[in-house]
Amino acid sequence: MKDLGFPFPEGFWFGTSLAAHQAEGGNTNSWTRWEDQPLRIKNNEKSGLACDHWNRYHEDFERLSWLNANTHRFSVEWSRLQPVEGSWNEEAAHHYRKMIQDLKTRGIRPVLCLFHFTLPLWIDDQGGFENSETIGHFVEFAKRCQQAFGDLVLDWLTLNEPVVYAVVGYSAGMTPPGVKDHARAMRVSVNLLRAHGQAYHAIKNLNPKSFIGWAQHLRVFTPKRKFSPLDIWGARVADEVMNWSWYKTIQTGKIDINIPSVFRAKEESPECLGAMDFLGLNYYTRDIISVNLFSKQKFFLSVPEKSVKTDLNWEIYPEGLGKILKEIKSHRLSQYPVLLCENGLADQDDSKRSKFIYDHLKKFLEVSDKLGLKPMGYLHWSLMDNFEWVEGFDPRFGLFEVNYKTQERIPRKSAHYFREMGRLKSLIPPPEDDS
Ligand code: IFM
Repeated sequence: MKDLGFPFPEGFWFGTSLAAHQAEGGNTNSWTRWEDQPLRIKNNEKSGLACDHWNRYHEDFERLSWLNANTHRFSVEWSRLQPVEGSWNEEAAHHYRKMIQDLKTRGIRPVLCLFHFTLPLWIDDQGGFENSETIGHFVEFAKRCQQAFGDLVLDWLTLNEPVVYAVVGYSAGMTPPGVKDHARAMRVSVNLLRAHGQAYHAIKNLNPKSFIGWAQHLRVFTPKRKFSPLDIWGARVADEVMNWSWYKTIQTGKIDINIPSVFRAKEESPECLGAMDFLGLNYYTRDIISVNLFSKQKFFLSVPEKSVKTDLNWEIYPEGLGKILKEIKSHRLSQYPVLLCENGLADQDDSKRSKFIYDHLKKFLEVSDKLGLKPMGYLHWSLMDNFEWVEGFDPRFGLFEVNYKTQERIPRKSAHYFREMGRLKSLIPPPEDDS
């Protein structure tokens, strides 16, 4: 690789992302409860031992060093730390401390996420985030985590993809708790926003130097029929509800999430005003949207036939990232540094991953530069293959392939490419024979 490309901005965070339940193995939580029910997960798989990352973190972090990563985002599993109400598992906390220390010894910055889709069973039994009392429990958990790890961790994500959690679990009913009710999805969204706001202040009060955001799954919505007022309207509503209304809460201290003629959540939320230090962005793909007001479902999503797609049939659309960055600017959010804290694809034969990384990272750096945004870092999803929720173990998102029978990890070609960029601290095109 001779091309030295263009250098990452000074202090750029370059690394990977992972989540507790998808990698650790051996968890008992709201998701394992779901996995125990028939037909919930593809091939009836269970997360089970997953990547056994709980026991193998040291060798996995060795891989991060090999990749020349300087940052790693991961989540702590609430159900391990607080398996029953009012408890705190010192042993699990000690284990997470060892994990964080391992990263720090390597000069790798830990970014800690507090909620990545899984709940302890006692919280699940009380109604999860549908119950407003869960906000208090979450804030207490955030405080305990700050007290336990805050001397080692400065950078926090309170929540991962709260919109996805609310919509897929409570509107579409595809993930736990399997509810199909827009009003309940709205209630969960409101409670998640308030939980974020209150946890933000709780962590900040304990250490004002903490740097706190959440990971928002930002998607692009394109009207299916270019000139159809209905589809254009549908794309706008989806964009507002799924993406920007959440940031407006931070800007105004008021929650207003509105799906016209379906449901509107509107209430004061002073705890959210200004409760964000950086913009955590997960970007994967876009949706083509069409609307039929006479059907019960109303909004229909599809994928353009001719596009290049991942193994999960998601369109590969780096242009969408550029559009989102422009929207960040037009929504007056450009004062916040942007951390691209998830970006990746299911690509078992690794034929598309290197180009995917290059195209997205290039778009991120170029458009940010043009618009005067502050690109803070790029964290690839994911370090290694892991448990992809309802899709089970089939989708392969890793820079490292995992053999789930032997727990062997094998670097893919794209891992070598990623490593070279980490070494050079520059964006470089992938080698030509890399597909
Ligand atoms: O695996 C997930 C992750 O848990 C949340 N963001 C999207 C990833 C890929 O689907």
